[in-house]
Amino acid sequence: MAGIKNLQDLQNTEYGIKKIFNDAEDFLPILGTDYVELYVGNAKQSAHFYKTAFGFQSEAYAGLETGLKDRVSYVLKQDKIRLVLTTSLVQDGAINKHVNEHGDGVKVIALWVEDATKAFEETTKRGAKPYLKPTKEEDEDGFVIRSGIYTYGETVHIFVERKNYKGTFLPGYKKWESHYNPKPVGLKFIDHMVGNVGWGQMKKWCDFYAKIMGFAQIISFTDDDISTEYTALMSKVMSNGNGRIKFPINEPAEGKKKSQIEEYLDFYNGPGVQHIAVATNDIVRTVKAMRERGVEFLYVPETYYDDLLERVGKIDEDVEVLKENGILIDRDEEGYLLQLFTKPVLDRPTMFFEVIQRKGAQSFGVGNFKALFEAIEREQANRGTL
Ligand code: TYF
Ligand code: FE
Repeated sequence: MAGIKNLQDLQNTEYGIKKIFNDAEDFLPILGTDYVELYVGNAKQSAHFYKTAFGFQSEAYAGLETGLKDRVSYVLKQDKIRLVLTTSLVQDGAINKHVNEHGDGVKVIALWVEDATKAFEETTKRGAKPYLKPTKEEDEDGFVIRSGIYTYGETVHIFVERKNYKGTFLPGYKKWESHYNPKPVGLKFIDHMVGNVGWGQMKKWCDFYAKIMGFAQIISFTDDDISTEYTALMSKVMSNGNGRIKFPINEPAEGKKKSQIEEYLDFYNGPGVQHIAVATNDIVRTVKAMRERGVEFLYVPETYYDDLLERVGKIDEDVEVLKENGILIDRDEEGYLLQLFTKPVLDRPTMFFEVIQRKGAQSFGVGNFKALFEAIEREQANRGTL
């Protein structure tokens, strides 16, 4: 079963992080996720998909009508989650190149900070590769400072300082008024975002988050060997000081079948964001609503629920209801969590979403690898195909 130590216990990890839970000692204090930007082939249609299927609301727009010549961006919002969908309007350029190489995918994980200039200086002096020098953007509603650094693959972190801004999203954007406003499905905030990196690269990128961004590893006592037996991947979770930003990093491993991480790397042509986990406080309602709107989720066999209560103990929810909705459950020392994964939201088997509801647990559901694996084997045995 997944075991996780408190953030307070992190000072003795292999990354040698001191207590960084006091913001004053944190060289990179982060207030939260600011936005996630995807470079896509057709932002207009992607926006429609995320509104219809995921219940995002129209927030802001920039494009030809606002004076841009080379690209269009739609900003969508659901509670604290901001998604930006960007498409190129011209033949060449970084956006098209990204889409050509990777398909639709996450380009920017933007982090909300008090001081984007300091964030840039602190990280670049520790070795981060610059992406965007501190840049002031302003309009009649104030100004925003953004800066950026590269992380794994072609993915970047942009630091957003918005304390002097009261306009819509960012200077240059106008409010997006749409007559089409499907209801939210109860997604609240981004719980974590996972990066897939190449063979043997997990340590390098955990080191990056530790040394360059001041993150610490959340220790999981789940044995790597146990997990690789079922999953063909290795994973470590890096967290910032206040725990608001959590980035698990996966690398492929040899397993009984081809690693899903390797498949991702083949189709994405390199490292990138594998999944975005979004929190809800009513996973049954959220998953039901998303299914009704056409979202496809991972198949969970009924046999998964055979030994559920033995594995996770007493839970508040009715197991029958969880079974009807195919929801996964895992427990650690601090509580339990409910989660479910969508199928990839693209034609390439690359990025997907996770819906997660935490009930005390601060881990990531790693016990479900084994539980799902065993459930599928039981299902095969029931069919007499094993
Ligand atoms: O973020 C993570 O590390 C987890 C990983 O059945 C995961 O979401 C993936 C699949 C699964 C359980 C956990
Ligand atoms: Fe996850």
